[in-house]
Amino acid sequence: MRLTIITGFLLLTTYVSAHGYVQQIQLGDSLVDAWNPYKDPQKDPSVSKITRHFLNNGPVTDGEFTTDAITCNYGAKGEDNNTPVNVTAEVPAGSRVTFYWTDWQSDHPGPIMTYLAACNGPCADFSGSSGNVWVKIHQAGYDASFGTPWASKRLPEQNSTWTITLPATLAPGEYLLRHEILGLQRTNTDGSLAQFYPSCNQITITGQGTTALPEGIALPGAYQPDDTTSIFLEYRDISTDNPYTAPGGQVWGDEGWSGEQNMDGTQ
Ligand SMILES: [Cu+2]
Repeated sequence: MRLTIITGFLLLTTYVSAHGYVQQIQLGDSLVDAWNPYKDPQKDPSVSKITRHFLNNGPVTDGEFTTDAITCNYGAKGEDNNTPVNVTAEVPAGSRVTFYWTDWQSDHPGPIMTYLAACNGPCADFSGSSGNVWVKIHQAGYDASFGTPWASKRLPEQNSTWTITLPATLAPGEYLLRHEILGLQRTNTDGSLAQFYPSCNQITITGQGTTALPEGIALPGAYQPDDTTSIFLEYRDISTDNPYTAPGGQVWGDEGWSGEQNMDGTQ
């Protein structure tokens, strides 16, 4: 009897704190450990990972997504937001990339988006928090052709993994790869309560490509709490007849700009 009660309490606790972050990334043939905000800050010597350090598994919310916290999440304790790391991981253009989230619970209806920014040199010297540098290369929002229409709600059904493909024609160089979930569960009365879960990884794209990223959007800048198309809305009103448009503009890829691409994110 007592065991049953304890189990129930633990389950409830898990549910309430059900946020998450990307803990590993498959970059082509390489499986890379991402930043662990609970273990890595204590490590001595300090870890050297491709992820810009972030504080915890919680969202950028309460309107703070108009600040530079939205670029790559809140910095680790004692660090500024978007502090570059000193390493990148190589990945050929056109590779499949899989993001392994921590166990993602299904109470965050919303889109999943992935962006690239060209560092124009070493990412160690690039912030990403100013200018129209972010180009969306993948998104999935609400698609009723899936039994579970919201992209973020499909994560638990696919072991909390999400797969995208890097543009094959992209010129080699260092890039920031920014992957993000947006939870819309609290935005029906106040758009500032949107919950963004971004993180940034520094990658070196290799290959013979010659295409440069086009001009994209600014983060901070492109996400605003009064955006009634993408953020300040009742997610339950979204349907096939009332489709959802994710924030951050169109998707760009090898075929140029398009509204939707690589919609499912499955493997
Ligand atoms: Cu959460």
